[in-house]
Amino acid sequence: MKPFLQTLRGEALGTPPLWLMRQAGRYLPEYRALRQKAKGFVDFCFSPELAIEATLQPIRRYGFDAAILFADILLVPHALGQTVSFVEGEGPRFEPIRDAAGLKRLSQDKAANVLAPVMATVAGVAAALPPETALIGFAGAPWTVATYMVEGRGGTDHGEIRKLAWTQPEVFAGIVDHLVEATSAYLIAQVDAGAEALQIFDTWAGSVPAGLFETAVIRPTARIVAAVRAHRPDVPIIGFPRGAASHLAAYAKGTGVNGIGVDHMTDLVFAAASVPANVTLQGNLDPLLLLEGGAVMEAETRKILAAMDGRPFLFNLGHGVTPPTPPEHVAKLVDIVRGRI
Ligand code: 1CP
Repeated sequence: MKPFLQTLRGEALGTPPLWLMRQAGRYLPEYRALRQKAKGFVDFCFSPELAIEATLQPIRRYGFDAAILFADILLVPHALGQTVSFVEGEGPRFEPIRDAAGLKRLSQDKAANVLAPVMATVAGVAAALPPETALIGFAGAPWTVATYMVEGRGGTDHGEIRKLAWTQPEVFAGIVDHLVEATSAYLIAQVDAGAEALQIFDTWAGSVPAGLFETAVIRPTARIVAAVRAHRPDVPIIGFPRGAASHLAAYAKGTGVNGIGVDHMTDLVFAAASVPANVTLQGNLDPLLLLEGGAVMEAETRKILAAMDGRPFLFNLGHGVTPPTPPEHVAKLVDIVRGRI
């Protein structure tokens, strides 16, 4: 079995498998060249030939244990009828949903059709990967995707969505229901096309008020996990509830995920003590250390490896690779984790 999948089954390997969140993307010169070939970012994601190439670029360069499908978490609201645009240098923009009338604009009708090109990407990558490399499919968790749908953009304090979730719970629940339905179908389709594991990104789980964590994070994620398992019981699922360390135990228990991505703000030993022993942990080098490189990166990487020795563990960052990261720092990190230096 592929080492990445063995680890997600709960086996502790001597050398932990390795992949990096945002391992494809702007820090790679070959990605920046490829990106020129499509006008908009959404077009890029929906062009299987380009997205297959973007997925494979970091595998060729570094030989990671897993490839992650090249797509974006914001394709799901786009497929529900809330058109996303990516403004150059500024990030994603939506016409925000703030009330019942806004909710009515969402529809499942075209979702599967709009997302169909992603399945062609998955199938193309699956056919091209080296035999030892696993393929991860992904989607955003409802809370994180909803932050963009309600705020209309990134970079806010999530005040609008917190207000909506507290004061118009039925509108919030309506958005979540749409996301649970579309995301479950989307992930099942990715598995059918060749994805061997799934990651659910909850990048903004840390902004959920404690009193809403169960309704906004745990239950919607659990519904997606259950829907995927009902159709494809064997596919391992990793959750990444970033910034939500105080809820890790409840998250692991309540969602039933096989693996948990740990952010760099959270101590891995604390995380290990918070979740059942058969839950695989993944993480958690600070992406800033990958940017900086040098002795601190090396020392922190070795600390993580030592702390997780003997436990089912996937080496990763605590969040994504940042665009200014020098590619040679990534090569060095791979050598350290592989035990070559
Ligand atoms: O022109 C470009 O190249 C746009 C930059 C870019 C890229 C490379 C965006 C826009 N998305 C992506 C790819 C992407 N996004 C991948 C596949 C690449 C890989 O991982 O190797 C994945 C898994 C994502 C997931 C994603 N998109 C997340 C969750 C993970 C995380 O980093 O927290 C989030 C929050 C997004 C939203 C998004 N998409 C793009 C941007 C710039 C953002 C962040 C917006 C913001 O909050 O400011």
